[in-house]
Amino acid sequence: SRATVHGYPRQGPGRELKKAVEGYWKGRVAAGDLHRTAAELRRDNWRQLVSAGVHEVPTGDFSLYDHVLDTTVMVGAVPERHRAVAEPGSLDRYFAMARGTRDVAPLEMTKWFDTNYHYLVPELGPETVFSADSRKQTGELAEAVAQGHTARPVLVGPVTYLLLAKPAPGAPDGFEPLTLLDRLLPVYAEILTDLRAAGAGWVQLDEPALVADRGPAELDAAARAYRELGALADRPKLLVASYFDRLGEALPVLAAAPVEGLAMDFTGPAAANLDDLAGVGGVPGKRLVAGVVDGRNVWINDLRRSLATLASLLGFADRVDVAPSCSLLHVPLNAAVERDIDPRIQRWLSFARQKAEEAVTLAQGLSEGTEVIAGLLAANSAALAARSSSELTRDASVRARASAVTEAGTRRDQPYPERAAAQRARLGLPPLPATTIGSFPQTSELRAARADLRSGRLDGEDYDKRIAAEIRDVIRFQEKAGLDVLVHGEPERNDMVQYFAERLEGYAATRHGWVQSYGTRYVRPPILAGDVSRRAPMTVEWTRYAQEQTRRPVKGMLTGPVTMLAWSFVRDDQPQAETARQVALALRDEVADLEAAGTAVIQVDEPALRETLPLRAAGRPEYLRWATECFRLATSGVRADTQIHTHMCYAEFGDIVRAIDDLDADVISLEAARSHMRVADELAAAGYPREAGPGVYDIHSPRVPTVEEVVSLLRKGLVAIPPERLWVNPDCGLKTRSWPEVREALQNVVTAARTLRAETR
Ligand code: THG
Ligand code: ZN
Repeated sequence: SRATVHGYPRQGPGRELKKAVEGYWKGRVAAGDLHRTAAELRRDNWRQLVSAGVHEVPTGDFSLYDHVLDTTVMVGAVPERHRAVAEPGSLDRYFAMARGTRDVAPLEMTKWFDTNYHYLVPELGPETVFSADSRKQTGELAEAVAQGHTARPVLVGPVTYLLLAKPAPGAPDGFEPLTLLDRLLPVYAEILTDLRAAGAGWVQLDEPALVADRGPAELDAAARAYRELGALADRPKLLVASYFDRLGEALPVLAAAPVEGLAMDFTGPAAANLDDLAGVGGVPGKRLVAGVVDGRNVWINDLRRSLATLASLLGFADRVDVAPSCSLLHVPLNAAVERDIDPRIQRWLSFARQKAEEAVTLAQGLSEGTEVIAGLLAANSAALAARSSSELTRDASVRARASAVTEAGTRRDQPYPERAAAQRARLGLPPLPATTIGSFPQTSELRAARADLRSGRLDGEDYDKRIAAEIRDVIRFQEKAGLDVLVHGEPERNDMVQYFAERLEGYAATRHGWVQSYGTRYVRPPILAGDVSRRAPMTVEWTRYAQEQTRRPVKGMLTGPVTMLAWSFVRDDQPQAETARQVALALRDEVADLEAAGTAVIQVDEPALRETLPLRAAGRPEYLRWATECFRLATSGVRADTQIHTHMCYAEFGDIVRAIDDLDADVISLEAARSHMRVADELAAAGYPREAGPGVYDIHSPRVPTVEEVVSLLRKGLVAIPPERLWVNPDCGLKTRSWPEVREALQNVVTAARTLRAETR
């Protein structure tokens, strides 16, 4: 048994890759220097893995921007509009697909399964002609081989690639990219042949799309793909990898395929793979790469438990190797450099580097016996015991309070019609009330002030003065623009999750724990390590200050419990529902304090509610039950005349309209500008009884909408939702936009609202 990994963080210990790529965009870094930096990062990663004892290193998992985009280049599926930008194979063409240019739009970006990584969505149509370009893959393999490593190229598999794609603009209605499989397979065959010629013994084909619910056509495609690739004459051995959940109905398909190995996830819900493997009689004759180390969370492995899992897998395959469950792209690089974290907590943490070491330890224990790893096992048991008995993780009063929560305690006292009447009387808003989602532009001055505060160049008092001045400006602007419900603009918040995590007990923050979100953008997810409670009010002072500047209502702005979990690393020693409930209770106190301070409108954002939906339908009802319950727990403690708002980004709401209704928020704002108000129809069709603000300004684009465009969107909205229940607002927060755009756009939004108010009167 040996250790391997499916992929490794790309950015480097000091985010060297971000600096090099952004430097290239600005013309400050030459293409050659960018490639040199990238090659050095790969070399360091392989060296690190090999010196940890990893036997076979991955290649081709590295990317200057995104590995799905790399796959699009590899199979020659570059959209027509990007071909015109620069020559084939050039960096400029590659980055044009990633970011667009002045003249052409980039590829769309979306979440990689249920992780927080975003990939660039391939655009495929009946006209797509694939052609093989294996240069990146063979080049990186050659590098690793030249450095003396045994390497295994990692590719996005053909079925997953097609299932992740969307129909190209102009493709006929209902076009399914999967129908292109027969055209794509010869291209994969050519690439496999090239990799064999370049010295690959094994090639890994990642097929995580097969862990979702898949129908007969998709399973048949998988069977065909691997029958055809398996039948190639001169090819490397094939390892088909799956992760993020159980293979389920795809397991028999892959078990029967003429490939030499399977990689499977045995962590979390995917632990069901163990019984499923027994059910199909194992994969005799194949190599099994067992993902027993959780590749997407930050906790040390329970080595003894993993060894037990591995031992029971031994009979199911020809050979069992050990790996993290998925690419280590989803965790930070190295827990050892985190010097600011409480050392007691740091002992429980395992980032990419440590996870590779854990896989090595397990492989060694499995093949040579546990005696040879006795010291490591003892240290591991001690750390696990310290964690499970630590007072840092358990707060009796938090637990007592959480276990006393009843279903009735998550319900508002009054039915919606009564609340609506009380809120109407208190707020006195016009029909089609205009508001914004919460944040206003985060200017470079604000960011610089925050950096100065951290470094000590600015003291707390001066920093607060800057924030206060910004809030005054933002309020004044909104009054002048004619908005009806104002916001304070969130100038004091670095990030909508981090800001609260820093103020809540139970959360730990990293200093260097960067994880790629998309392209050159990274986040540092906070770590939920212990029971959560609120030390003191978190938002009341600035909200009160903002309200003092105006007679119009100012919204209190909070991040909801589900998003507070989704954008953090969560504890794995209790159900997520339990952790969410603790966060919800802390927020409930904040909501109560805001209400007591006179806040009439409180918004609790849940942008992550939709994206955290389990990959398989079987897990969804239970998830939606606790997710909506926790939202209600946070928001139901208010009086009838306090109006609760929520906000969600991303346009696909069809599958969660029921859940949206279950939140029982008085008002919901949603992304809609790009989907032409379709969400308004969806809400109306589902009988949604409360108020809604489908966005009329696409804040992801620098384009300022005209009054006429907004009027036309609102008319569409009014077909589905009456004027007393239709709000007028942008799609999302304004923090990534510039002030000139925001000024003009909001003015147009308000003018449009007034135009229609005059008509409906
Ligand atoms: N907050 C958190 N997670 C998120 C988002 C968020 N996940 C989903 C989505 N929004 C991701 N979007 C972004 C957008 C911008 C950046 C990161 C993720 C970004 N990062 C800075 C960078 O890499 O330069 C670093 C920011 C920092 O200094 O903290 O710009 O809104 N939690
Ligand atoms: Zn949003």
